Order: sequence, then structure tokens, then C-alpha cells
Amino acid sequence: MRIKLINPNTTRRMTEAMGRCAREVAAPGTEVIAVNPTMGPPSIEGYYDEALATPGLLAEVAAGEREGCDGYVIACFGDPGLYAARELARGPVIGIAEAAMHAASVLAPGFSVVTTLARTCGMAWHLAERYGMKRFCRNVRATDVAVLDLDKPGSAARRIILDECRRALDEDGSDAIVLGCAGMAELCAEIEDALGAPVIEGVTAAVKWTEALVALRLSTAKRGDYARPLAKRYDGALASFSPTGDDAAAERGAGQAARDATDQHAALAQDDAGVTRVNA
Ligand code: 2AL
Repeated sequence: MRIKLINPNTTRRMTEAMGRCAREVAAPGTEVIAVNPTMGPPSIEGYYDEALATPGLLAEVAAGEREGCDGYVIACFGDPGLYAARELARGPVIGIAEAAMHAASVLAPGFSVVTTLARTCGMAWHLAERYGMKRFCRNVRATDVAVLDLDKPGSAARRIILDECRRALDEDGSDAIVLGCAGMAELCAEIEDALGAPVIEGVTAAVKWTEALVALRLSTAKRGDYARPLAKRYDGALASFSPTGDDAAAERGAGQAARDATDQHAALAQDDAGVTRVNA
């Protein structure tokens, strides 16, 4: 099966690190395609960043539909564009915050999220609320490490994050830690070894969940809120994102349609000049 792992920020080295983590846990028959958009913010640290990362993310989902991807992981802890991506995709789409919080909720009676900047704490609380995870989420703690400083050589990020995780276990009444940024994925094993408690990072959790749903031949429902976007003309800079409303492929079912290379599904693609266009 093919799982497309989309880092919605434009920082390639983060995408590559996530790809390494994902491939370490993927089953032998699973191909992980790790990508990031070329337009948008280099890191996502607020609602504005999230909003403007979303068009590039959706273009990658639409391209994935044409490429025959079986499922998608949105690899940013704000889960930007999750529901919009589900409207485009036939297969399952899982956000890393969604995956990590659900995993933590069955591994421990309560968890703490340890995230990057303080300004992202509210976003994590909103997600916990949205996913029904608030009763498991004991606290959301900021480290004030910026996303692009997480893997800077010589940075104190590892020590700062580990110290905050320790405080979370000591002070929050939590028995598990959820790492609140995709850029922390490669730190997970080291932190878990040091803490001796479950530490969940969403990239790997979401890859395994997506893999399980695809293996079960389950796809995204197309009857209700996740139906294809309605056909309409968008104006101005977003004109190329105008949905065509062609959901015939979706109605044929995810398993079959995902392998249909000639599918004229409403899709966005980037041509050689990097221009996004519809129905390539
Ligand atoms: C993130 C993340 O996962 N990727 C990114 O660019 N920002 N999350 C965060 N809390 O800073």
C-alpha cells in the first residue's frame, strides 16, 4: 500500500526526518511517500501559519489521489486541513495530533502534551476538545523551543523537552507524554528511554493507524460531511483550486478507485513550472 505522509510546512529536512521515522515502523508492504508543499510557511506556529499551509497541503492530497495513494497522514500537530483533506481523499486521512492523543488515551488514564511555543498551547487544547480527548489531557506544556530550532546542531532543545516531560509526569498527574510537534519525532525513543513512561509522537502513530485502516479496506465516507467539495468557481489567486465536483470515482469505492490511473477525479497538480492547476 502507498501512504502519503504530508508535512504541511515547507522545510525539507523535517520532512526527511519524519519519513525516516515512518519507514522504521511501516510494514514491509507499505510504501511511505514523504512530501511537503513548496508554497507556504517553513514552520507552523499559529493559526495564520496553519491557514496558509493548508492550500499546499490540499494540493498534495489531490495529487496523491491521482498517484493512487491509499491513505494520508497530515504531519503537523495542529492537524491543519484535516477535514478538507478528507473531502478530497478516498482513503483514510489521519492527523498526527488525532493519532497521538487517541493512542495516549488507551495507554494511560491521562497524558500531557509537551509542545513548542506557548502560543500553540491553545491550539492543542482545541484539538483535545474536538477529538473528545479533553478528559484524558491533563495539561499542555510549552517549551518555548521554536519548530526550526528542534534539530539545530548544538541546540538545547533535547534537554529542554526532556526536562519539561519530567515535570509533566511529576506535576500533572499524567502517566504518558504526547509530543506536540512533528519535528520531535526523532527524539521520541530517547525521551521514552529516559522517562520510563509511554511517550507518543504522532507521525509513527498516524502511519500505523492509517496502515491498519487501509489493510481493513476501509475508506473515507462519501455520503455526508466528507463528500467531495461542491463544484464552483473560486476567484483570484485560488482560482486553480476550484473544485470540479466529480465524485464518480469516489463512489466506485476507495480500493478500486485508488488504483485507477485514468481517473478524472477533481484533482490539483503542479505542472513543470510549479503552477497549481485543476484536473490534470
Ligand atoms: C508544528 C508541527 O508539528 N509542525 C510545525 O511546523 N509546527 N507544531 C507545533 N506545535 O509547533
